[in-house]
Amino acid sequence: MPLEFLKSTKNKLQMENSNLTNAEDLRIYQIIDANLDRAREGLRVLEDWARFALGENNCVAKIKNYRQILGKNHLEVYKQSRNHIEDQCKGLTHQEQNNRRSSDQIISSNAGRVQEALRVIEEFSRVHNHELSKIASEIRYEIYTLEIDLLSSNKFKKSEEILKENDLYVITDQKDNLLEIIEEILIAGVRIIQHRFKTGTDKDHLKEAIQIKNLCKRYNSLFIINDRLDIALASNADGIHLGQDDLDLKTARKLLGYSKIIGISANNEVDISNALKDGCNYIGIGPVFETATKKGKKPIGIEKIKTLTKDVDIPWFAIGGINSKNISYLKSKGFKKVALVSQLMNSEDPREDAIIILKELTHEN
Ligand code: TZP
Ligand code: MG
Repeated sequence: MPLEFLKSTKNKLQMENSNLTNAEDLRIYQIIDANLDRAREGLRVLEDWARFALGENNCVAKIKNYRQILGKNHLEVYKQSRNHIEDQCKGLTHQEQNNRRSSDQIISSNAGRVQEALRVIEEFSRVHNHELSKIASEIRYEIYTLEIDLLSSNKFKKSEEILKENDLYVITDQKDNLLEIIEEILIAGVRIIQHRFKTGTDKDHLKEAIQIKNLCKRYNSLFIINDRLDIALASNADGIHLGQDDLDLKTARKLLGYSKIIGISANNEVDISNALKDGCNYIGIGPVFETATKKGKKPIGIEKIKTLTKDVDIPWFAIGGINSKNISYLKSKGFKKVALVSQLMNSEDPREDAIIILKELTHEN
């Protein structure tokens, strides 16, 4: 490292008053150099995930901007200090690095890496480069929010994928052995469960919701709460299902945020078009047939549902009176996804019945 260069940079950075020795300067510059690289590398990992996996353009723009700011502040004097003092710890890895499997873990560990690197820069540049120290501190705070945003977006993407890839949506009824039934259904391969709890105290409602949520989590399944936004929030459900008389979609979105799924029951042109316009994530439509679960509700019928859903480009589930016997008929009419209550809730063998229904649904017509 040419000492002349170091001196001129010290002047540039207004370090005349610094009482660091040159050797100390070098060590500090080396630390800043390493941590600027570290921060920028971590940011690049986050940026690529936001760009290619999530399509989160706002996050991409933010991260790119942080990388560029740090790049501009990666002064020659820091780069020149590289390798001047040998790094004895080069190449050391930690077992934890090999354990990172999920995208969530990759996001969190890289956000952590950026936060740590920025903290180091902030501390070591405070005396000789106050501007960089301030920048590092500001970006570090932004990364805390960005990490949450990326994890939320990741979660939402996963929920959307489950909705897209799974054709059977099971809604619960009030049963003494409900948890056992649900576990059987999950073992069979059902990946979407809605908790429908119409009578009982809020305390019992929430208690049961949390129990089912935990089960669903174990089986990587989507957990949706019917009607009640407060219970959805308190049980940390993956989403909510709202009817036309429930809380409106815009309010629910405001309260739940964009990481949660919102499904809407919509049975006519206007309700469907409003639900789509307001950004719902799936639609439930029915009853297709008469059903004891919603007595007195007039069936819409297959042809009408076909017309109503012809331009619906988000997942939609037909509901009402659907069972293992009429699924193949519905499939032959172009219905791909179904939701059901009594067929599995009243089954003698919910696991076996769920397997049969799943098979029917995957069968090519
Ligand atoms: N919404 C329209 S029909 C229905 C709901 C919740 C009930 C469906 O129940 P089942 O037992 O599957 O016919
Ligand atoms: Mg409702």
